[in-house]
Amino acid sequence: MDSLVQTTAFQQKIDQDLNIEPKDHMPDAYRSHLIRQISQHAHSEVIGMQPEGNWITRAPSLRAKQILLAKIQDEGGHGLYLYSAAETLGISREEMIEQLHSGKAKYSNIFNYPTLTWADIGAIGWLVDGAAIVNQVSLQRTSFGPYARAMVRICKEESFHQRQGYEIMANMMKGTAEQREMAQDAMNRFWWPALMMFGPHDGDSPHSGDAFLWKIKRKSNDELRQKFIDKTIDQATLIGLTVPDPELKWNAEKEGYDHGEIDWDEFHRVIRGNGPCNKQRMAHHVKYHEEGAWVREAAAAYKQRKNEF
Ligand code: BYC
Repeated sequence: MDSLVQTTAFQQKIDQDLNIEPKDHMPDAYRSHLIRQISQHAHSEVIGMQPEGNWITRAPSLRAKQILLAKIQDEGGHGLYLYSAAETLGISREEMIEQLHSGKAKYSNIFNYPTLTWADIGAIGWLVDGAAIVNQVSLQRTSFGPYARAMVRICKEESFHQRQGYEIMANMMKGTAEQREMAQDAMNRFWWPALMMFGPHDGDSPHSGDAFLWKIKRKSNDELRQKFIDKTIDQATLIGLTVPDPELKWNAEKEGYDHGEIDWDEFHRVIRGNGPCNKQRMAHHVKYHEEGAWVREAAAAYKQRKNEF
């Protein structure tokens, strides 16, 4: 139970923009809010390796294959930093994986869509990593020290990822009519799910109140989404892609684009487990987690043996 004095001291630290570190006092609700968010962020990074992994064997050149392999490895690394950051809050890796497999913990909606063509790899790098960066740049100033520090490194790597995706799209747009069509089709399928990555509108976001009070969030879901839309439209126009939203219109007063409404039924369907690839993603994770049991057992036995000497 938190005493009033402890809670006041905690909030004062937050209000002074000081980081909270793992051994500092923190209210239980702050701890569980962060475990939820950081573990879901870690799961997203790891599950996000699957749609891209689908194209490693079919990358169109050795250069493209090397870049894709390195990018996917980076995502695995991001998952590991984030699981470690969550572990400092007192939850074990096993428990987090258990929560993922049981459906208690979510992961980003975006990874429940299939990657049908090579252009989808471009769209993921450009749009998905692009959306992730906008969110994660803001999270570099989140109040929990280990999470904020993980974000600094992750953002550096994501900005390479975003550029490699944009390069794929730009090259395809300079190619044949078929390649341009493929790039536009990828844009059409990934645009709306990418906007959903920022979460529900501010008024419909149950966790935002606490997240702002505790400076876990510095910018709202809608503010970040708007930022992503404004910067991405110019990039799309530059290479000749059309953003699949007929309601898109420059609003001089707000100095940003007005846009059409997101299909929130689709968003809720996907995050509740009924998107096009949810079952496939989870079955794949469970299968390889089970097959890797011997590695975990060997590592644990080695650690125990080392401690005995
Ligand atoms: N997908 O109150 P709200 C990457 C859930 S991976 C699924 O606004 P919050 C990459 C939300 O969890 C980068 N669920 O929540 C990897 C909550 O449900 P629960 C991933 C979503 O936490 C490989 C409920 O809706 N980035 O870059 O205040 C290859 C209500 O929402 C989503 C992160 O994870 C969603 N999109 O705000 C390529 C960023 N949105 O938990 C690239 C870290 C909402 O009560 N996370 N929900 O069951 C965050 O910044 C925040 O958690 C969110 C949501 C902005 C996503």
